[in-house]
Amino acid sequence: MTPLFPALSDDPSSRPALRFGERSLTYAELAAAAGAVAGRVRGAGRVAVWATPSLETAVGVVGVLLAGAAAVPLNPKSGDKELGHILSDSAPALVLAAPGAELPAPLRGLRRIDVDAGSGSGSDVRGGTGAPAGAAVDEEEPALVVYTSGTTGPPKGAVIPRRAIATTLDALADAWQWTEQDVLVHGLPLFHVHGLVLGVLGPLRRGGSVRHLGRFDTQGVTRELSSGATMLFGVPTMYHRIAEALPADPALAKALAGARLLVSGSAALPVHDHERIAAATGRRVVERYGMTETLMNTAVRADGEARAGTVGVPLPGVELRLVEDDGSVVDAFDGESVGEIQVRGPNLFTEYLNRPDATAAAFTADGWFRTGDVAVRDPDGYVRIVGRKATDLIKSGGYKIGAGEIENALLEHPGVREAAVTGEPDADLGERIVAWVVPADPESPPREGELADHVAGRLAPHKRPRVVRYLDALPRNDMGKIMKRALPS
Ligand code: MCA
Ligand code: AMP
Repeated sequence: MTPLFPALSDDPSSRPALRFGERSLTYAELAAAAGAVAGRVRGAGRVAVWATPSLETAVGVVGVLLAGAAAVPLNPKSGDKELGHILSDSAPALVLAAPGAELPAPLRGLRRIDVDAGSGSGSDVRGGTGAPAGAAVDEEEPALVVYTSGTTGPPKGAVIPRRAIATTLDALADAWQWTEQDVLVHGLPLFHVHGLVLGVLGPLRRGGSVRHLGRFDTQGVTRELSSGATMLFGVPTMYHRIAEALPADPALAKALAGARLLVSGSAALPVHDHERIAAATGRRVVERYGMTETLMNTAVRADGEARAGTVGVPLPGVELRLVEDDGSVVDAFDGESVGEIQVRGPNLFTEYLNRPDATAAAFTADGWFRTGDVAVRDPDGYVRIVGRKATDLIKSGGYKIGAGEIENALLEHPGVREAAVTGEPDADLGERIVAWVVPADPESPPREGELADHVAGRLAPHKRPRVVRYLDALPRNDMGKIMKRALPS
């Protein structure tokens, strides 16, 4: 098969590839650094990567892919419970980390390899042999195992084959006229598909470059888009913060106005934010729609009409249909007939690791993946997402979070007798996590901050409740099941 990163294996050049803050690597330097990682992990099977927003994470993942192994990116803010689950489920042979990075207890038993990202100063790194010999690997072999939350239970590891990465990135290149001339800027985390696959592997597959902000802020966006960056990727919360900042920040408006493409994804960008950005910059943000399990399904094309509130048309190679609850297929393109989005194509994952039951449940008998997202289609084929089948999935800051996982964590707190978790609309985060708690001792309920820390420490900070509401009892039906719809709003 063809290599995932032709620009690395042909004749790596002195063109810029990666930049994180002050540190950068050319293609030749990346080829040497990632080639060295590949040499050390070849044959390792699954390799955990301590996915800080750093050059080392990018080099580590590329090295694992060159070696034909599969990378398991870890959120460096994962709490012990979440990390313990991911490690026992994915059983990595070793962990890659930046030199000096302190790893938490669950990782200390694993063999560790420090990633040498070269000088990272942009100077020439010798010592490598130029083009790394990427292993000849079947394209159905796993490239990544990315953990994603479901409604209940711990996160599941979506096994993403090399074929899915190659096809989704090439389909996006077609939709967005994305070339080696593009310089992408973003501040997304590197342990999810958006930041890692689209945001790092995307530019590298094209032979272009990425500048990572380390941490998202509007000043970084202004700086990079004013100095050569051409594209911006972000979640709606980031665009909301841009929209908020624009009235007082003409430099930001000018920088955005000069960009070739502004792309939002991972959750719906509210029309109000679309409109505010368009009014201040004259530029329209385009949306694309994807999932960890499917990579990208649809996009507003660079040569199409950028219309607020839609996620565009199916990408090349992606089959998309809408299906009603009774299984009948919705044929209408009328902007109002609603159905669940089901997709099929080479962009799909292969399975949930160690979960044949969940894998089987995710597909129809004829091989369509059930996304759980509910949509309509306009007469010109544009898809508009109007909801989600599962109420127990919350999208907050672009992160998918299962209510059940947080409820289980809350119930492990000695001060909590009963718990229910819901999502509430939030202008900044899209949805905020609300915990409804019946305290074990009504006289001294656990404090809100204590419960937030408890969840952040066990699972991850983005899964912490932003609001805690105390009740004497949770509303339950005759069967004893919690009726979330009956919770006071
Ligand atoms: C706060 N912090 C805490 C606590 N409270 N840490 C420990 N314990 C606590 N109790 C820390 C947080 O970790 C964070 O640190 C900082 O304080 C601020 O927290 P928070 O307010 O939660 O963060 P934020 O500034 O509101 O974050 C907004 C954000 C973030 C930057 C937009 O939500 C984000 O990066 N979202 C991206 C999600 C994403 O990439 N999703 C893609 C998956 P620090 O700031 O240092 O972390 S979806 C996907 O991949 C599919 C395929 C798709 O379609 O894209
Ligand atoms: P995740 O499981 O974190 O990969 O998130 C996938 C989910 O994010 C999808 O099932 C959608 O619900 C949501 N999503 C991604 N992109 C968009 C978008 N542009 N508009 C609305 N929802 C989106």
